Amino acid sequence: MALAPEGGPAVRLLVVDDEAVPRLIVARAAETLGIATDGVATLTEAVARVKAVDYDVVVLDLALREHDGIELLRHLREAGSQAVLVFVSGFDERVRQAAARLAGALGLTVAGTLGKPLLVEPLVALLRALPERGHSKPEGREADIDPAELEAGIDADQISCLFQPKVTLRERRLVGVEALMRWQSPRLGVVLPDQFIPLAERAALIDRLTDRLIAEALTQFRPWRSLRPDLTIAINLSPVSLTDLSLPERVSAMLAETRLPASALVLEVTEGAVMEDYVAAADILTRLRIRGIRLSIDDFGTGHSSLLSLLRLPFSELKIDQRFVRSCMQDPEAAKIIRALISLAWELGLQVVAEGIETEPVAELLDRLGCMVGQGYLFGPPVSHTGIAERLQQAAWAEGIS
Ligand code: G
Ligand code: G
Ligand code: MN
Repeated sequence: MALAPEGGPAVRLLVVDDEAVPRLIVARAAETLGIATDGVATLTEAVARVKAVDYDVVVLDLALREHDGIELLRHLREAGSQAVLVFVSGFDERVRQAAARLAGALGLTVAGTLGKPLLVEPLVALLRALPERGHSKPEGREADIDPAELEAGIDADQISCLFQPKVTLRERRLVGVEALMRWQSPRLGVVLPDQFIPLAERAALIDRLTDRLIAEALTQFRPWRSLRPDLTIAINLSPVSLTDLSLPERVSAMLAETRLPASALVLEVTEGAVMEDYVAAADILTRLRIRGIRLSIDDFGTGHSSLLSLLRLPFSELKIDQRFVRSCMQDPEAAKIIRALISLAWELGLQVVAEGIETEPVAELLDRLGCMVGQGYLFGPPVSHTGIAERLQQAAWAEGIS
């Protein structure tokens, strides 16, 4: 964030701390950066202030005298505040991290956390590097679409898929792709799955969509296998598909039609999908696995399933959810969860894939922790089939001359 840009509005900071000394330290640090500071000692005053002023930064002591600072988060959210938060607390790092995660879940942006006694230097460093003010990215909201429009779109062949690379973290070799559905609507432009899959599920259109996508994805994938015979293709299944007992036959038929071995296909399902109707899901997943199709638990760590019931199913792969991956450099707790998931996966003979890798340090950390395969913007965003074909040709050419 540009601090007090010339001619622009001044940056306003609120410090909430029941002790005077930390309030002074914050004001002093802020002053060196040209930030105007208000200080308050109680939750009541803080609530009144955030209702009256649209602060850019709130420095919050987590333990106020009669209240905990956490209560202020709710008020900030209710006030529609876009302030960036800095937490200060004498509690240990775990408590501060938990508070930061809670704020994130409320849609607030956290710049960092600081221990007590408060020191000027780390505080100035934090304030200098403040992220853009504003809410963290909102969850994709479902577009206002009529089921008939979606159905017409399916009939008119407006559903297509993009492919995102999966690579080995050590050698960065392309080992698979994940197919991601898109709807090219003449009225709405490109529509993302979050915006139309829930509708398709309610309107009983999901089977048609899934069949379309599998057929198209397998057809486009087929030629890549001659360049890279061990390449796999991953396809996401809706929870609704896991209650459809005809699914294994349909998938087998589509594999046969494209002359692909079952082992080339990975079907990704979320924990929640399995738990919705465990008996039906167990039936379908076991029959898919017996046919040689590989199964992956997607977004692992976000559901609240019974770990045991989940891990008793014949999965081949576990995908660590992006949330843990993206925060593992700042959040020691996330790194510990990742380490535990990797060792659990090793014990059970599951391949581990980390999703949402955006930076080199994260890729290196995951590699050190024993994760073999990764996916994320660092290795490539979802692209059309020509994007993958070109990449494979380049790799084949490079390998040919080496
Ligand atoms: O890039 P992205 O916006 O594609 O994907 C958003 C979400 O939509 C992901 O959680 C992904 O699992 C889901 N998704 C993408 N393609 C499909 C699909 O073909 N079928 C189902 N059921 N979900 C999909
Ligand atoms: O839930 P699932 O894993 O099926 O969905 C993958 C989703 O994550 C897609 O929406 C895809 O576009 C998105 N995605 C893939 N890689 C990254 C990444 O590195 N960062 C972020 N923020 N999103 C990613
Ligand atoms: Mn997925």
